[in-house]
Amino acid sequence: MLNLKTIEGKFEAQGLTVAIVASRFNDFIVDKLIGGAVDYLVRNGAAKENMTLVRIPGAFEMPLVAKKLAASGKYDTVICLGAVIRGATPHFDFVSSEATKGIAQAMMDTGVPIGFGLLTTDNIEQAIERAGSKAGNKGVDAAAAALEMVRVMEQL
Ligand code: INI
Repeated sequence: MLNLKTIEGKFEAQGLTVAIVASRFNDFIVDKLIGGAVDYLVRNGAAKENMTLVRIPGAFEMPLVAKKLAASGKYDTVICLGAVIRGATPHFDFVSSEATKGIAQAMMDTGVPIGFGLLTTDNIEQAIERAGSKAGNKGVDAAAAALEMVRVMEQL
C-alpha cells in the first residue's frame, strides 16, 4: 500500500511441525481451545501427524514445558492453551502473571514463535465466550498467530 518492501507471513501450514501445550485445569474450556487450534491448522494445510499434544497440570507449569519443547528443535512452533479463571483469592494473579511472563521468556530465550492461547478471565462465562462461542475461539487465534509468526521469522 505504501510502496514499501514488506515482509509478511502467509497462512500456509503445509509441513508445519507443532507442539501444543495444554493444561488439564479447566479442561472443559481448554479442550475447546485445542479443538479450535487443530481444526484451524488442518484447514490451512497442516497434517495431524506433525502435531504433538502435551497435557500438563495447570498454567503455572506451562513456561517450563513450552521452553523445553521450543528448545528441542523438533517443532516450528509451540502453542500454549489454557484457562486461568479468577477465584476468591489472589491465586489467579500469581498464576496468570507467572505463566504469561514465563511463556514470553521461553519465546525470547529460544527464538521459536510461541502462540499464546492462555485465557485469563474474571469468570467462567467469559472463558466460555472465548472458547468457541460469542467472542470466538482463542485457540484458533493463537494457532493463526503462531503460523503467521513462523512464516515471518523464516524470512527475517
Ligand atoms: N491453573 C490453571 O491453569 N487455571 C486456573 O484457573 C488455576 N487456578 O485458578 O488455580 C490454576 N491453578 C493451578 C496451577 O496452574 C498449578 O497447576 C498448581 O498450582 C500446581 O503447581
